[in-house]
Amino acid sequence: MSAAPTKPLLLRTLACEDTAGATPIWVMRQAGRYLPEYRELRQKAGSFLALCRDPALASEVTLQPIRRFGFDAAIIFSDILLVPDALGLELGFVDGEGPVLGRPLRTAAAVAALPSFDPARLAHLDEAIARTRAELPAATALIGFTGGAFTLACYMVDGRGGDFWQARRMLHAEPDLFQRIIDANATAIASSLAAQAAAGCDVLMVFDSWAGLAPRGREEELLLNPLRAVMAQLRAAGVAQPVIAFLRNASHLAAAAAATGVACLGVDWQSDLGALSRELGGRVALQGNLDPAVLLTDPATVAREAQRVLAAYAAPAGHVFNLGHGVDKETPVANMEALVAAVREGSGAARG
Ligand code: 1CP
Repeated sequence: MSAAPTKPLLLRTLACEDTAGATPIWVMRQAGRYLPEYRELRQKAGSFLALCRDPALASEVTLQPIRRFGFDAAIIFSDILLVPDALGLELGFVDGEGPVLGRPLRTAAAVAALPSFDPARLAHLDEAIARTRAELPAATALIGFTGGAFTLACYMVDGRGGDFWQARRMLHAEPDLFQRIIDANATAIASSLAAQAAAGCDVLMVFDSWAGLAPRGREEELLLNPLRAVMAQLRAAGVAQPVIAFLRNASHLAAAAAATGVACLGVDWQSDLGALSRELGGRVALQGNLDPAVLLTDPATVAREAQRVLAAYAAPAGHVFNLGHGVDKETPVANMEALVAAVREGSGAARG
């Protein structure tokens, strides 16, 4: 009798299965500017957006950190702002500043004119996913992603990152208008995630990175209902992949978010992983939460702090090691190597 094919460690962990102490590791923004091979390819491509839109290059950039560090998951190289771009908001990238939407949503007329999301506009992403899945080892999971409805709305109204004053003004002054954007986003998110699943992603992640900016008392309408809507639309469409939700700086919502049907919650580095794992462990997996600044120190400090995170997690299963936010571009490669080694040693020999 042949052995059953081994389910990737990340998938077993997301299902809160017993992994005999083995903890999977991947890192948010693991493909990016701290890697010399990324900088080289980005220069060749000419721009960040050219990299995203070329399936062969996007796939290559996705695979770079897997070859170098052997992470348990790859995350497809793309950006949360490609969905607003596909909705006609005209994404550009200003060197030294970052992504900018050329046609931000400021008026009722602009919101009314928003088209429905057509996943065919991101066909290059599907192709990058298919190519990447074909290249990846079977044990390495592939993650597809979008932004969360609120985070996307923040960028769509302001047009760029920062304090999102225009979006925050609109949600108080014109709550119905802001809500229309949120609702449209939830549908677009579900549609994009379903397309990414169909193209070959094993896991789906929603980055609601600016969840912490939602005013207290408005979390249901701005954060939780849209997440529930995304989950309902995915499941209605027959998409069975586990979903990781990252509501950054909103750990007061963790119990409610855990009840939406997601498999896992991302935990930012300001939150208490130990307390959350005692409260929610077994019900959902938790992903996190090393402070990315630790990766700017030295290998010994990295190893010590990685152990601290591993030790903080208090449930018997369901810990996905990650940072509490994305890796910084000044991170030395040697520190990332030290992190992976520390997590592999610290989480026991029993892997695979
Ligand atoms: O080369 C460069 O200068 C581009 C930098 C860069 C990269 C590497 C951007 C611009 N996006 C990305 C890729 C990216 N973005 C990934 C790839 C996969 C991986 O993790 O390796 C992912 C998952 C994202 C997601 C993303 N984009 C988020 C959510 C996660 C987070 O960090 O909070 C957000 C908020 C964005 C918007 C965005 N895209 C890029 C930048 C610099 C920003 C932030 C803009 C701002 O707020 O000012």
